[in-house]
Amino acid sequence: GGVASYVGVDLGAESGRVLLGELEGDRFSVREVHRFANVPVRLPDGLHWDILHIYRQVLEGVSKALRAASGEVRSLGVDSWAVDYGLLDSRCALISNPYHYRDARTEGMMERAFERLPRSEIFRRTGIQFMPINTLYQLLAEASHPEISLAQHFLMIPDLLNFWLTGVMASEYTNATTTQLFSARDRAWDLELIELMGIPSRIFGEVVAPGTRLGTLRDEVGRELGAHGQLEVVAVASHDTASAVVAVPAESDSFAYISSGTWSLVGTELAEPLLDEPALRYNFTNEGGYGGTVRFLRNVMGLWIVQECRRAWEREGEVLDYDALMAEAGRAQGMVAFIDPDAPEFLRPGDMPSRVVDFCRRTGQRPPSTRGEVVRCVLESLALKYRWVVERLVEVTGREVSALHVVGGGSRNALLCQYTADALGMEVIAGPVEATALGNIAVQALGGHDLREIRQVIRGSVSLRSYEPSPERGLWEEGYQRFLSILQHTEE
Ligand code: LRH
Repeated sequence: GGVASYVGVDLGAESGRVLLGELEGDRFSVREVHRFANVPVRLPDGLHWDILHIYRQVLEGVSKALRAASGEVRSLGVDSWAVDYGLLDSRCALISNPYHYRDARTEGMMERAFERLPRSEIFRRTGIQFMPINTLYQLLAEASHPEISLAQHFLMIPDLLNFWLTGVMASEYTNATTTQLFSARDRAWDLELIELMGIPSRIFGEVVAPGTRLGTLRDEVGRELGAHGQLEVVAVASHDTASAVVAVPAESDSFAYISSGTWSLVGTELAEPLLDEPALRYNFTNEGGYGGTVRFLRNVMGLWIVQECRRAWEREGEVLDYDALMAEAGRAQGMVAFIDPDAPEFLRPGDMPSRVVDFCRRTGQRPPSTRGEVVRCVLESLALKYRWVVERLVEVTGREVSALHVVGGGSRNALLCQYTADALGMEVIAGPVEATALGNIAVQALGGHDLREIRQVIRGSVSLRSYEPSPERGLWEEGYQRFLSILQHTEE
């Protein structure tokens, strides 16, 4: 009939999902057909992704999607979290297991990079915010490892999976920009910067725009999946956040978004990068977006802190239901203490509840004492940090924010959405939860259309929820003033 089906593979740092997307007329529907936990593995040499497990789960999910589709499946696209990669040798074999971006080998690497090229110059060239997780600092740490001399090809996670699926190697643009090795002006690898860092430039290959058709499945993959006919693989906006931003159901141009999941990506869309001092000062990033747009945003640590708290409590033997934990937070006393979620101690895995308590002590606050209070403190602090970022966003771009959209898994968190509306004193438009998968599938189905048209189709396909700020402005205003004084310990 009139149904066109597409498969979206969406890999997050906590879980991977395979979704079946169907476009009927101008309405999208997506449903999850497969989900698996993405659990990193700690080896003597560091924290790694279990990439073969991920690949096998992708195959299983795609095979399920092919069986679940009501029409012929037109194509398949893969997106994932940014900055991580695999290195291939001259036989195109993966040299070692990809590292997790939270691995500690990047410690001290930003400082080492700045000795080779000043911080301001790195920003002027790449437009990318400074985070130790960036590919630049990962590769700098590995520049002395033996495997780098064997490396012939650098592929980011979705590019690597696309290669295994199709046999075609390409670097998709949106994800390539997140490496901090990519020129914001030339829209190409910054080979000069790469060489200056002692990273071999030979490993960086062809860059393709999101929407590029890469090729069909390798024969043996097609047979294994029971794919009838030739299934095409499309390089979608393969950075998950880029796909999520495609699916922001915005009507105007002057919107801000929070792509909310493990990270909270708080930003807006621009036509050109902002590479000047103010953007550098507040550590904003100019990541490449679909259709030549710029994702001007800042990473906020996000629900990672809560996820990691939950894991710590579970190690103590508790079995915790996420919703029940949120309910405890909702009942706990509010506005007791705040953290800066972006303080460096919250980046790496570990005993997060103790780190929250230590941060509060160190900054002269009464620390939270129950689980509910800890989660409450983290959620309120996230909401206040969003306000801080949005205020700086307005200052740096010189544009007012007319609508605030929260998309992604975190848009399901009613408490966080309400605190966000309260902290900013603005309506929050929440949804879609599956923004990343929708953006992935939309680029496959509607590639060639401009973003405004794509967003119109998305808007017509999803239902959204609105959160209005509570009338108690004074409480949140006073909280924000206290939060700002806490930030003095961390942000400038
Ligand atoms: C979100 C995300 C984010 C990156 C981080 C590594 O999943 O892709 O945009 O900064 O993971």
